[in-house]
Amino acid sequence: MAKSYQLPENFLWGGAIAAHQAEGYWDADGKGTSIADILTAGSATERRRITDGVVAGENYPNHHGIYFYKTYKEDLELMAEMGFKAFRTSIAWTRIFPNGDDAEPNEAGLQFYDDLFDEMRRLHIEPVITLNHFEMPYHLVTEYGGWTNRKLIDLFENYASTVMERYKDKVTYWIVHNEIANQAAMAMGDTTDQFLIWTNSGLKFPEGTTFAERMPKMFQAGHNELVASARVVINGKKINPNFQIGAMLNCDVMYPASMKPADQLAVQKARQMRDWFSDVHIRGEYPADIEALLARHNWRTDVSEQDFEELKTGTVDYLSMSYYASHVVKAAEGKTPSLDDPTSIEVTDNNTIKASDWGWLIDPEGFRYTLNELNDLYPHLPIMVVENGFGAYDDVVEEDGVKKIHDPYRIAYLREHIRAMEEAIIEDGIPVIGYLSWGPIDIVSAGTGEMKKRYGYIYVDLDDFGEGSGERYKKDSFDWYQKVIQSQGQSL
Ligand code: BGP
Repeated sequence: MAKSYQLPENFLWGGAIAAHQAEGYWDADGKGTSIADILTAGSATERRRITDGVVAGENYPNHHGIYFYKTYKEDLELMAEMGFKAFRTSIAWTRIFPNGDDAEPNEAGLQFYDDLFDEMRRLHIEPVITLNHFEMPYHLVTEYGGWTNRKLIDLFENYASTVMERYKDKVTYWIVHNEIANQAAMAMGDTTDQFLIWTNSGLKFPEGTTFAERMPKMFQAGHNELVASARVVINGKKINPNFQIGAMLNCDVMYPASMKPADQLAVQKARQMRDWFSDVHIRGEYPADIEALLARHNWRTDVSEQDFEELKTGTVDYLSMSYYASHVVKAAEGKTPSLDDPTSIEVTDNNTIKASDWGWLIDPEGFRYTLNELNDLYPHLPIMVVENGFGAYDDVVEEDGVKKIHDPYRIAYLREHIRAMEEAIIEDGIPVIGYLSWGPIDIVSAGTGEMKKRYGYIYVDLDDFGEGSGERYKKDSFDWYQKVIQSQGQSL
C-alpha cells in the first residue's frame, strides 16, 4: 500500500488553460489577429502549420475554442465546485493591443479580463496569469519580423505594464512567457516542424534554411524575450511589490538511451540548449556553455550593455513548469554530441513504459526526478507546476438518460503524477507551491488543433470542426479531483 501524504492548506490546487485554446471570439470587441489564429487545424497525424496567404474568415481562424469568452462564468463555477484554489489562463495580447503597436489599449479587451478576474476573486480562486502564451499580434510578425526585432521588447513592456497596472489589485501571480525554451529545441531540430518556433517567437523559416541561419535568429528572439521579461519584473515590482512574477519552462525529463558515455553527453547538451533560458530568467546571466557557443559562431548580434544589467536585476520570483512525459536521447552513430551540430543528438524510443494515444510516454517517476533536478539547479526557488495532464479520447455514454464519461485512464495518470509530486515535496523537501493540471475543461489542443485530444475533468460537447452543443458534462475525474483537493492531496 502506497503511503499517503497531506499537503499544506495554502497549496494552490487548480487547473490551467490558455486564451487562444479556449476563448474563441477571435475578432470580437476589437481583438486583432494573433499568430495562434492563423495556424492550420492540423490533425492527430499532421502537426499544425502556419497558414500561407492569410485571408480572414477564409483560411482562418482554424477553431473557435470552447467559447470561454462568453461561458467563463459557468465554467469557473464548475472549477469552484471542484474546490480550485487557483486557475491559470493567459491574456490575449491582441485583445489589449490588437496590432501590438497601437497607441492606446482596447478598452473592451481590458474590461473582459477585469470581469474574468473579478469572477475568479468572487469564487476565491487565485488567478495565475500568463502574459505570452503562444500568441502575439500577427501584425508584429509582418511589420517587425517577430521577436528578432528589439522593438518587440518595448512593445511587450508597454503591453505588460498596461495590464499589470490595470489588474494590480486582482492578480498577484504572473508568468511572463509560456514554455520559452521550446524554440531552441526546434531550431536545433527539424525545419519542417515549425510549430513551436512560430508560437514562441513569430519566426517562420523557409524550407531548407540552414542551422547556421536559424540559430542566430533564435538566439536574438530568445534574448529579446528575456530582456522583455526582465523589464516586466523590474516594472512589475514598482507597480505592486507583492507581485510574484515567474518564468515557465517545459521540463519533460530526458534520459540517456544507454550506459554509453556519449549518450549521457547527448542528454547534457540537449539540457544546456534548454536550460539557458531558465538560467537567464533565474540567475540573471547566460551560462558559460552558451556564452562559448555564441562567441564561437559569432551568433550574438543585436545586444547592449544595458540588456545585461537589466537581466541581472529583473530575475524572476519563481519557476513554473510543465511536465507531461519523458524522452530518450542518444548520440548519433559515430558522432560526439555537440551544440554545433544538431545531427549529433537524436531522440529515440522507450519501450519500457507505456505511452498515450499521441505517443507521449507516461512517466510519473520522471516527474519526481525532474522536480528534484530543478531544485538542484535552482535551490530553494519556489516551483509551481502549471501544466500536467493526460490527453485522451473520451466516450460519452447514456446511463439512465444521463450523459456519463468514465475516464479511469486520466484518473490513473493524474493519481500517479500527483503522488510523485507529493513524494518530491514531502520525502525530498522540494518547494512546490501549487499544482495546476492542464486543461481542467476540454479545450483545443495546441499542438494538433484537435478537440478530441481531451484533458478535462469537464467534457465539452464540441468536435474537431467546432460542431456540437457546446454543453459541459462532468467526467468521473471531476469527482475524483474534487476529493483530492478536499483532502489536500491525501485521497488519491
Ligand atoms: C504545452 C502548452 C499548452 C498545451 C500543452 C498540451 O506545450 O503550453 O498550451 O496545449 O502543451 O499540448 P497539446 O495541446 O498539444 O496536447
